[in-house]
Amino acid sequence: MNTVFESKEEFIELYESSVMSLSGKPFEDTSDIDRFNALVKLIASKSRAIQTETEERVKETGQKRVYYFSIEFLIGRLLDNYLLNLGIRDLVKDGLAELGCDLDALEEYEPDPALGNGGLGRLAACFLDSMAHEGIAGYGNGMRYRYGLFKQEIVNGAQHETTDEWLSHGYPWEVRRPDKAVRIGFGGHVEQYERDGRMCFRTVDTEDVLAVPYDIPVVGYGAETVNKLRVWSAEPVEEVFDLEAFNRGDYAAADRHRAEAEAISAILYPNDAGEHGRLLRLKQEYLFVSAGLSSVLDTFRSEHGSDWKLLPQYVAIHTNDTHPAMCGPELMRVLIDEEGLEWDEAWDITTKTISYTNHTILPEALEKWPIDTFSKLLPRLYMIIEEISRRWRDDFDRSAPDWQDRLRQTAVLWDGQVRMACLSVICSHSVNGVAKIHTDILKRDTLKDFYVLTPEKFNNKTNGIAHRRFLAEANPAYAKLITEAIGTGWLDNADELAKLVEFENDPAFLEQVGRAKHDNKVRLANYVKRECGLDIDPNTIFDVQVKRFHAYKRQLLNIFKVMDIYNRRLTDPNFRVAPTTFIFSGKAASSYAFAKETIRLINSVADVINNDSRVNGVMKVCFIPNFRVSNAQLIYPSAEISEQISTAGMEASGTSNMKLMMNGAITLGTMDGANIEIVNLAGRENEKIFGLTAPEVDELRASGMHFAWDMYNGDPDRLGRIIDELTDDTFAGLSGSFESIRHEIMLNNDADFVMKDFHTYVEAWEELTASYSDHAAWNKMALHNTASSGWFSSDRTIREYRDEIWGA
Ligand code: F55
Repeated sequence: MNTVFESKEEFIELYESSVMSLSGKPFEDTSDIDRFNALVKLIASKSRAIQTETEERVKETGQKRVYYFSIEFLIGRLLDNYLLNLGIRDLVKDGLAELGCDLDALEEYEPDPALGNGGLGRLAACFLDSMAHEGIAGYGNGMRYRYGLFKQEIVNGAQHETTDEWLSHGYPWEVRRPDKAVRIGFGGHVEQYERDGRMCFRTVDTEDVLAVPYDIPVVGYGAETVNKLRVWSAEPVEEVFDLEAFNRGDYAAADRHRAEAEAISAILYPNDAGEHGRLLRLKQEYLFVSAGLSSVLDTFRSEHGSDWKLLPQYVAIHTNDTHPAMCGPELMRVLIDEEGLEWDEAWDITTKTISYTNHTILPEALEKWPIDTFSKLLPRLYMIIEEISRRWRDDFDRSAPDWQDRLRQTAVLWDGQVRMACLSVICSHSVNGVAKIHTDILKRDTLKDFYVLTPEKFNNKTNGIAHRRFLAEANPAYAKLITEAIGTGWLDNADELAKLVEFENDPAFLEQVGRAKHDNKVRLANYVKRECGLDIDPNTIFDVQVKRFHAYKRQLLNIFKVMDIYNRRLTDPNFRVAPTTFIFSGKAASSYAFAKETIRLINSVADVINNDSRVNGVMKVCFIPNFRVSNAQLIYPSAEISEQISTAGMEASGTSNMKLMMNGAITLGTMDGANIEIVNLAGRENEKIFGLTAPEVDELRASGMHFAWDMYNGDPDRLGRIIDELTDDTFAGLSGSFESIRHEIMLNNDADFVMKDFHTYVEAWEELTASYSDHAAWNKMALHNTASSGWFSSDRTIREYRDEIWGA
């Protein structure tokens, strides 16, 4: 462990001078925000000192560098995490206290950068943490959006989106590196020219923008390794301010050039299921790929010269989903056009360097770009893609009887479109899914033709989570208890959580587990009161579903359950219900009407139930607005039931399932995504599994024997009643009824099997909550879940990537 400060006194001295030099004021006159900024600046500069050491070590030892290309990094707040990782949290807290500052209060000033939509972006951030902990020279390469994912406000039950101005007070962790800026060319046309007696291609008449990097330190636990995340911002190449327009009073025209360039990095696209056909999105993808690669190759060149065949030995480039799929053709372009390599040699280097993770099987989420758009924006890259495609076709094995079908399924160019998933697979030496069932589905279904051709490329890497952030930092009450029981080793090695098994029959310990959970519920209840004005009772069960809103994630099934319990309780006051608070949180893509209506339904049901004194002793519904990393860290620790209820076969992995399990929640879920690994690790008796399995879903779909109207007619008292309540007055008081949801489910014949799984789901919930009254047994299950969750640390996931994909 590196020593960051010799003593508390040294910290105080350095900190005071940091505050004063940054603010230009005497310490007593500074505001909390001055104090926060100065604290971050101090920690960042200490981190950079370790970063320099890391960098020297990597150079000296010739360690392989891993570049994780992702268009999203949902990093969350960093200060608390870095204090923990540097081993100075207590020292800093005490030092600040001596100066009359409260660390927890200062931490509230940190922006929570929303540079991602959900699981995919958060996974990238967890991987940065784990790479640094594992001593991997691992670097993030992404986008610095001026506005992150929209802020969600709830107005009359409905989601409203406002801009996330996370940079308005500055971001003290980042360092702008104009010296490392890269010029990126769009449009233009390709011409041939002769260089050293060889015909080459170059693109002329391009419209250029400048990609300017900002570096954010990534501090690994143990303080031995500090890596960096580099995010790119788009700017005009030169200041072209139209003074004439300005003098005319046309200020917009005067600055148009700047605005056009900056638009590229202005927003994060808020759609987590594909963003098709938008030119600006394509520009984003090329910008961070091209600029990132340029910086990767600069580093390589400075260390190893231009011996490009050594590239795969010293560099791994990982592409997080298809958004960085242009890495393949762009690397080819640089190697051929700029470095003068022949195609075959460049191709060998490219495919040995690049690897790809798939995160979804949803067909609408597989990226495709119209050839027309693509070739106009990136003419040379498109030529290279055509050549990749031509060679793929020419080399295709035509001996199998179904080769034509196979070629059609694997073609990069098809139907006037560039298929990015095919491009990603073809340019990579490794293709992985994110949970066992997901990889199996990729092999059997989504990418089956590639699997038949190159089975050796395919492998599984079940996702993981940053356990230090989501357990140690988010849940200090529980973490303290765990450390008292098994020591601090689990922070370094999450497998040590298994030692908690020894305490599963210790009544006093189990009671403390329950008490920590209760404290966390009180903490969340206070947050809910502050944010929504709603009283929720920490003595009720906290049943939690937090994730992006999607039909397949079936928040609708959950709220149907709530409606059903409410209805039955009203019909029969003797119907026993374990007192429960149903907690939801998450955003819907702004253009996804069904998901937004589901949010409005939840809030409308909440409005009725929470104001009905007949049921308030036993149920409340709570929608927590604006789900993000910072409030997620309050929610996971308080959860007792983890709702993981996607239609089987649809959720690639899920990661909230792991975060909730680790914090001692019991999974109420389908056999989908990483729920399957959860069950395998903790035992089926410690979770509650219900519903159709993936093969059953397939079978039912294929049979055509699934009829929404039969289910509606067959159960008028419960399911039928719920469907009717979507369109009658029952829940319409807040902002109207829910015709479109009824329409979607009945006319689309229950496409996500919400009605089909309804009864087994409610039954499973009733059984699970009935067992809550035996607190000791419940706490034992909770502890067992935590004890079984160590495998889900992203440290483990990253070691698998390192050993089996990157060879780093
Ligand atoms: C974002 C942008 C686009 Cl264009 C497409 C997808 C996304 C996105 O956010 N996807 C996403 O989060 N996928 C999720 O990835 C997680 C990490 O692997 C999985 O756990 C989860 O199952 C999957 O849905």
